[in-house]
Amino acid sequence: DTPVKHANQYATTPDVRTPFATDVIEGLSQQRKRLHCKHLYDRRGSQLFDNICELPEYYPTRTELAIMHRYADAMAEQIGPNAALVELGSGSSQKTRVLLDHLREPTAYLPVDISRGHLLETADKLRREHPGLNIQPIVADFTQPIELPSSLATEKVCVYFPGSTIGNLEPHDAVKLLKNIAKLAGNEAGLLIGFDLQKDHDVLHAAYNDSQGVTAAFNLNLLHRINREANGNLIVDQFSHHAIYNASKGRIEISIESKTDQTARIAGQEFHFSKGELIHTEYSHKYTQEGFANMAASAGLTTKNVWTDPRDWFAVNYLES
Ligand code: AVI
Repeated sequence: DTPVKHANQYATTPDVRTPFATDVIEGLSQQRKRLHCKHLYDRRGSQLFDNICELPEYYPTRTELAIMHRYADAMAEQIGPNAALVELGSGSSQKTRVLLDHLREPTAYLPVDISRGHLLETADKLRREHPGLNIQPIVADFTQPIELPSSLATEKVCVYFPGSTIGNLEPHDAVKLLKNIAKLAGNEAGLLIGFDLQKDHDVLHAAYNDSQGVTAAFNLNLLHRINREANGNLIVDQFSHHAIYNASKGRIEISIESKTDQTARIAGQEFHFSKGELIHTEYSHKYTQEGFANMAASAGLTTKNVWTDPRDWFAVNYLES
């Protein structure tokens, strides 16, 4: 057995940096400081994200779930029988349950997620719920090219990418990922993807500035993670959550704002934060159906079917290469 390395193992040795610490240092050394949104999902971050999904203001999860409940049969019909389902960024796989309940004789379910503990827990839960299904969790960063087990070489593959996770990527990375998916899925395969649609600013603003402060806790958790895993001494209370809708770019822009002029040490290096300075942590793109179809087309994917909710707040599309 290969021993699992814990990130903290490296943290006290200044010259051996974890990939996480290296990435943090790199991001905070930019003129416009940034931290990659994938780092938001440590164990605590994944739990907080699950809590976000339950918030009254956060409409995407329940809207997409309603679309799944209503159209899962049509989606299963479109996907066809005997497909292996590969889910990217599976989290707690809530919507997948609906899809799996409708799929015709799926051959395997392969959830891919960066958050190991969360992924394995969810896989165990699903194994109990679907005892006959072959479930193979893959701990991986889906923004990097993904290798599927060779046993899938001859299988029909359907990639499932729900939750508008694609919206967290910048457009060129989204296209790159769609191209990877098109390649991963091979010839006889498809992509079922959920993405958030453009809508009223107030609705969007409230979804990322909830009254209970859960989104703020999710965002600021990244600072706690830096303290823990990258030997940081950030005073988290001296930072605040910042999220605005940029209508011209069709995206929510999420940052951490420094409340004061302050200095902190991270992995042996000193960083200065000015009062009001923003550390960018996440974009959440909101698309039009047409804009999304165009982006997918530029990655070689054709839109075959579109499902949405009565308010047109969220869309699930089926695409093929
Ligand atoms: C995971 N992703 C689709 C969420 C979103 O809505 O962009 C992440 C999130 N960030 C703050 N709230 C939710």
